[in-house]
Amino acid sequence: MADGGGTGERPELPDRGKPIGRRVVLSVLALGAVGVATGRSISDTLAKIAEHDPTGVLNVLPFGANFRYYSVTGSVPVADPATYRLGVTGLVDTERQYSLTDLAALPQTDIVADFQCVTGWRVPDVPWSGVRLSTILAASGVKAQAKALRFVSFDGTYTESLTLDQARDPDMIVALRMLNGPVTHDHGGPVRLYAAPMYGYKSIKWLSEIQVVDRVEPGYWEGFGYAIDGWVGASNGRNDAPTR
Ligand SMILES: Nc1nc2c(c(=O)[nH]1)N[C@H]1C(S)=C(S)[C@@H](COP(=O)(O)O)O[C@H]1N2
Ligand SMILES: [Mo]
Repeated sequence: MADGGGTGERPELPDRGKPIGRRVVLSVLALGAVGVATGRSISDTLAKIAEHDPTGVLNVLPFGANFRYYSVTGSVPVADPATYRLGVTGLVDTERQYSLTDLAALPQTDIVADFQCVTGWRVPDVPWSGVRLSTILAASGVKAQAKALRFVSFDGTYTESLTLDQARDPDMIVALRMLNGPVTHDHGGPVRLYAAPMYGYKSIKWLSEIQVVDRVEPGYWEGFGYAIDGWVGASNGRNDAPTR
């Protein structure tokens, strides 16, 4: 199958990533010098260069362990926290529309874990908090023929998927908070998914609907060849990419 033959089951914990080679460190020092020379901060300069980094080599750098802003669409509407709703629809006994207040009233789970983009950058020990997918599924009642979840973003383009088994992993949460505050707009607020054991592309931002469906429908990046089962460490995330 398209995910490179994975079973869909959560693998053993992987190692914490690969070391950064001397060559990379040296080229970063050189880039830093450029930043000093032009009067810009080093990290600004690095960020600018990384946007146009054809080799991808800068992707292994932590950037002072910061997130990078990702969106496959040009602009995303800002949701009003007062009118925001998260829909739970499809193969359930009771469809629901959750307000932020509703979600905040459900049991909250805290997770501190690395956030790992498949392109190589990683932010260590990020604090997250939100509602387990398992809690949300139990609240609606999942019908017998249901097999998977399809996640929809109000950016109008991005989608993601999880099997029902994956979704019931206790480390899969609908995140209301990250980095000790509400999820900001740039990070996908007011509500995003945090699929802790998986690569960042599984953690869909600007979450608006969870559809309970009878088969896995591959998400946005999976349409470009990334693994459907995006377990960190179980693969390099791409079916067709060489090992590096
Ligand atoms: N709606 C939406 N969700 C998304 C993405 C996106 O482009 N659009 N990018 C994904 C990828 S590849 C990563 S690594 C993370 C990045 O999260 P951040 O923008 O908070 O750093 O969001 C994921 N969720
Ligand atoms: Mo990513």
